[in-house]
Formats: sequence, C-alpha cells, structure tokens
Amino acid sequence: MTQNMSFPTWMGHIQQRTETALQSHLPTKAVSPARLHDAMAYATLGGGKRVRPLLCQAAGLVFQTSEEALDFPACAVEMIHAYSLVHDDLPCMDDDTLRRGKPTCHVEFDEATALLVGDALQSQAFQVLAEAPVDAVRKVEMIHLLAQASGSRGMAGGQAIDLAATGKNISLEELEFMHLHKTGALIRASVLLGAHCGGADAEALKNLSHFANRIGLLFQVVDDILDVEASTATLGKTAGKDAAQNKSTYVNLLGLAAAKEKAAELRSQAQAALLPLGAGGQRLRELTDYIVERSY
Ligand code: GRG
Repeated sequence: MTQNMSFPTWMGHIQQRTETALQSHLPTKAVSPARLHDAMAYATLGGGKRVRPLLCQAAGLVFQTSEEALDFPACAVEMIHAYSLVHDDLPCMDDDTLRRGKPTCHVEFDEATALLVGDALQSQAFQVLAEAPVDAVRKVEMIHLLAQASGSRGMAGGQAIDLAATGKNISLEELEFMHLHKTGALIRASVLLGAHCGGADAEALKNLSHFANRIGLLFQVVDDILDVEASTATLGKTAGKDAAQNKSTYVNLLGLAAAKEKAAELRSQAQAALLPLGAGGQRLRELTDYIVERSY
C-alpha cells in the first residue's frame, strides 16, 4: 500500500508511473508525422519534477481514488505544462536554450516544430481527459476546469500579462494577479482535477480550492527565490533570468528575506486549509513542504 511509503518513495513511485502513463498517451515516432511525435516525446518525457501530477494524485488520494484513474488528469495537466514550457522558451517569448537540463525544444528541433509540439500537446491533453475512466459528469467537469485554467483567463492570460509587464514597474498586487494566472492556475487545476476525479463534495472542494490557491502562489514565490539563489546547473534552466530580463518578481519587489517570509506565510496558510481533511491530506501536506524546500 502506498500510504505506508515514505514521502520520497511515494514521490518516486508517482513520478515513475506518470512517466509510463505519459509514454502510453503519446504517439511514438513510428507513427507519422515522426518528427513531430519525436519532438512531443522529447518535450514531455524524461525530465521535470512532475509537481502537477503529484498534486493531482495526492488530491485524488483524499477520496481514495485509484492511481490508474488519476493517471488521466495527471497526464493531461503535465501535457499542458510541457506545452507551456516549450512555448515559453521560444524566441518570441523568453528565448531560452536550456530546459530540464537539455536544449530547449526549438533548439533541438526547430521553431516551427516547437510551435506545433505545444499545439499538439494541448489537444492531446484534452483527448486524454476525454478518455478518463470516470463518469460523464466528472469528465466534463475536468475538461471544463483544465480549459479554463490553461486559457486566456488562466495560464495563457497570465503569460500575456507577464509579457506586457516586462521592463515596467508593477505593484505587488499586480504581480500576485499575474502569478495567480500564469503559474497558479495550472497548479490549482492539478489539485482540483484530482479532487473532481475522486468525486469530491462541495465542502471538500471549497477547502481544496483554498489550499490550491495558496500553493499556486507559493510555488511561484519559491521559483522567484530559486532564480536568484540556485545555479543554472542545479535548476536545469538558465538562472538569474528574471533580473536579466528586468522582470518583476517577489524578490525584487520585497527583497530576498521578505520573499522568504512570504513563502513561509503561504506555506502555513496552505497547510491550515488542509486541516479539515485530516489524515487524508497527508501527501498534500508533504508536497507543500517539498515545494518550499526543493532545490530546483
Ligand atoms: C503561446 C498561447 C500561448 C500560450 C503560452 C507560455 C505560456 C502560455 C505560459 C507560460 C507559463 C509558464 C511557463 C509559467 C512558468 C511556470 C513555471 C514556474 C515553470 C517551471 O515549472 P516546474 O518547476 O518545471 O514545475 P519542471 O521542469 O520541474 O516541470
């Protein structure tokens, strides 16, 4: 039983099963068009912390949902995440050459292929959700949730706000609004997809929604801190990018010490929201600690 596993063992177990499930949901390069399918696998497999699938599995665990059923929303949200990274790295956006410790998709393949990889991964994510082994009502709720979280009122909207704000002075409220959309929306969706897959009731959804909001912001505050404190080798992506691009972050708006205090405050708010879930929220509690204490 996975509940007896230590947190690191459980995390490794979910990361491994996510890798296998992602592989099974991606066309191989034996299927035409080979180059596009090769690039989709390159962008999705063999890297990343899999924080979103972990959150999805941990939220589903609150309702004793099977890992097999949760693989579907976990893979769908990771595909959206992988697509966002490929597009974010493009020359017209962040223009980066290193991701997950290897050349970015457009460097390894080419720009047009990378654009198509993002488009195709996004479609594939919704195909996977449509194939989830849950009843039609839950399925539609999950599809609706992921569409809203990744679209213009979620992640893509947050990216648009980020691009418009680059090089400008913005307030802390504006920064929070941007991060709640750009990064927070998909993190929040990861938790709620797991909960919907498990048939959570309205009360549980309310508590998890509050938790998910806090953890979405927490993830980005820690990301801002790591961009300053960690090396490129540890991060597997270019460190110091925010300052180089003159981007507003929690660190440059608040200072490093206050950004760390903000992270500590968000961690306790997130964990307080889990209290009503009792022992069922254990993995979510552990993941909250992991998000704060991670080194990349
Ligand atoms: C082009 C229509 C269109 C949309 C693009 C690019 C984009 C939408 C959104 C960008 C979202 C983005 C890249 C947010 C950054 C989030 C973030 C902190 C990513 C790093 O996540 P980790 O640390 O990465 O979970 P790993 O590699 O571990 O999965």
